Amino acid sequence: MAKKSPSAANVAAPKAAAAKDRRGQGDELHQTAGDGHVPLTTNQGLVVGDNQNSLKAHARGPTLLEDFILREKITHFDHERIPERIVHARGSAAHGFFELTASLAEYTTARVLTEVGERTPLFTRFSTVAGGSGSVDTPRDVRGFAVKLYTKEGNWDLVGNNIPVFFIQDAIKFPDLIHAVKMEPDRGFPQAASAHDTFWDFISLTPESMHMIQWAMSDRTIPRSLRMMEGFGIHTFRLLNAKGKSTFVKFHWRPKLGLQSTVWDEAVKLAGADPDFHRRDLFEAIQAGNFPEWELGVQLFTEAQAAKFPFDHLDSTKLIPEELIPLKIVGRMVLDRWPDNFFAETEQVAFCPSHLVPGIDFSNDPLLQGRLFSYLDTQLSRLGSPNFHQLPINAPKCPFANQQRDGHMQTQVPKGRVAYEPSSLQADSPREDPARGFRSAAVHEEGTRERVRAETFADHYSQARLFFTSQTAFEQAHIASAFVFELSKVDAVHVREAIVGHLLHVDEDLAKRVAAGLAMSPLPKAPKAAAPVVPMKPSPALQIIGKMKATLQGRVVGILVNDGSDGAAVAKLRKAVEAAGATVKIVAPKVGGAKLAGGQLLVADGQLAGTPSINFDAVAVLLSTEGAAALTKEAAAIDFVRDAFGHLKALALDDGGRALFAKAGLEADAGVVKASDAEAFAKLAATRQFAREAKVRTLA
Ligand code: HDE
Repeated sequence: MAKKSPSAANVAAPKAAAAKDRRGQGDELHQTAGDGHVPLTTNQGLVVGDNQNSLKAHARGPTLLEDFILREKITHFDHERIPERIVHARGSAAHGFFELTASLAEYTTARVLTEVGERTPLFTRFSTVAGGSGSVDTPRDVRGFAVKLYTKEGNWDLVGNNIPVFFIQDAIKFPDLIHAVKMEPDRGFPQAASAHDTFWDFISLTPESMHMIQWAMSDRTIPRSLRMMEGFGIHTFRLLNAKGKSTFVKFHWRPKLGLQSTVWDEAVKLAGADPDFHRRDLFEAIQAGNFPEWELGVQLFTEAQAAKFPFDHLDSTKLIPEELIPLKIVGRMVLDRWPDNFFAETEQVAFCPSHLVPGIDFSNDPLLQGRLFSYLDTQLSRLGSPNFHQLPINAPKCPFANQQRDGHMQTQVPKGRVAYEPSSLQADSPREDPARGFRSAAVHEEGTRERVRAETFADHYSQARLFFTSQTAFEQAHIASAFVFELSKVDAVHVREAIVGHLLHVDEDLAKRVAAGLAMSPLPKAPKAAAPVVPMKPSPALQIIGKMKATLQGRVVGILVNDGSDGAAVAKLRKAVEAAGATVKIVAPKVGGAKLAGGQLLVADGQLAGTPSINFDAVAVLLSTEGAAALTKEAAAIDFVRDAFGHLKALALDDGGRALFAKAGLEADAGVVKASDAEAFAKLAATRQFAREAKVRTLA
């Protein structure tokens, strides 16, 4: 009997075996070596015997073109980079799940919003907007907040930001906005910064940006952690119920840890101390099992309610105050798994606002309408093929089938002769399904076709004023100072003046403070407003301070020690802050650790020179007399306490710590406690000491 060839064996094999991954073939030749390693191979599966040396004519001779192993390796390496995202290039992401806690069945058929208790896997990517993929994590910038939910009915991407409004009202302005904020094209700087002429020039000529610019100058754009930011879908969307009735909806993500931002000086220093601060923070929290969590809230409203709003709900430069339409919490998102591979997942993930599921639909927001085109288009060039939906991170987790075929990097092997629809030749060929399929809301549209901005979009200042006047005095001072900082980097005086002119419409006091900070006199004239400013009741929901939680959950406390520090006191402090939910990191002059008073070694998590207090939410300094004497000569130690104090953090000091503190020229206040008072420190460390600020810097 003739021996069966391997391919004949495959043909004869039962279905299940035929479907078996062909990579399983030849396993016996690729078995792990005695030490447990799998053999290294080329991309063709050829085992490589020498990965250290290229093929040469002789030991000291030229390398041969024949060396296909070298060429394969180098060629692949040469092509490892793909174009980065034109915006939101710098991002960090994690896997997790969404769990519905309250059904929206009355409003929508979308299963993900109707099946209470059902868990939907998801992938969330946070990003900065302006900087390149290698830029730092902490510039003043809006943060992207993009969630891909792999629902049973297909992928639903909620591609939002950490701010509920946007700079512009119409998508046709987006390329201008981005060109203005990115590094200036002739000089190639500044990277990841809005503090330059072209950005503020554009803003000064775009009054619709005045509301968003208030948010951008607030501490929302310098978050402490990605885990402590809100997320917003921004646009009005629609929910559609089984009867086809549509309800407007805005989506909000609320962090369980509360909101928390840095102060500007801290954000600036973080950029140098740890360019990956946010990515590392997210990674460490997930690896430690402190899974970040957000609530999903919705604002639901009808066409009739919308008609009564003093703004247009289709205008992305406006928000709907929660006092007007309260937030209904319907679910939670938990991020519990760091990606296995940054490139395959975080880099190749492709979010798209047009990825919807049945029961959700778009509104006519002209910014949203433009976005519906842009994402797929940019991803075609970024990912290089129309088949990027097949990448594991992008593919739906429910079955998907259609008659789209071929193209670069086709990884599927469609079977059969039918690649069209309708067809009668192949019973299992996919067909349309009106009963289960996606349906657009039936909306009556009528009017004159024109290139126009609706008159209802004309009010550019009322909500900017609402935002500013809703802030606490501390937050207002930060906003005014941010304007001063940013405009101080603008050379064109007429641009500075134009911005202050706009601010006169927002809040006269704000305009005067910014003008004073720029030594601008006299005050410029306010431009003509296209619509009168409508007074609105302050909305405390727009604050950060109002939404902070006095908690150490998810926070990090740094304890600075040196040889001779009191081990029992360190242990007591650690216990108290850990009990309150914080992580503790020990900092010492040498990374190997410090020899405590009792002689035992306390291993450090970070070396003093490379671990400034900027890394922590609160700090303790416990030093023996000799330890303190040694550190008072170290600039890094002086900066450690000075920065912690200047960044409004709580400090716990023993006698040695106090000596260092005094050497730094600081005076204790209510935010500085004795290290022996561990409980008091744990309580104090849960908040920032805003009352201290006036003592440490002049704000506008
Ligand atoms: Fe985007 N935006 N955007 N955007 N956007 C992109 O798509 C665009 C806007 C947002 O983590 C791009 O794949 C236009 C608003 C996030 O991968 C691009 C307009 C909001 C991300 C694009 C906007 C966003 C992007 C670039 C004006 C908040 C990162 C790379 C109409 C609701 C997603 C890419 C990720 C990415 C276009 C405005 C959020 C070029 C034309 C408003 C979170 O397609």
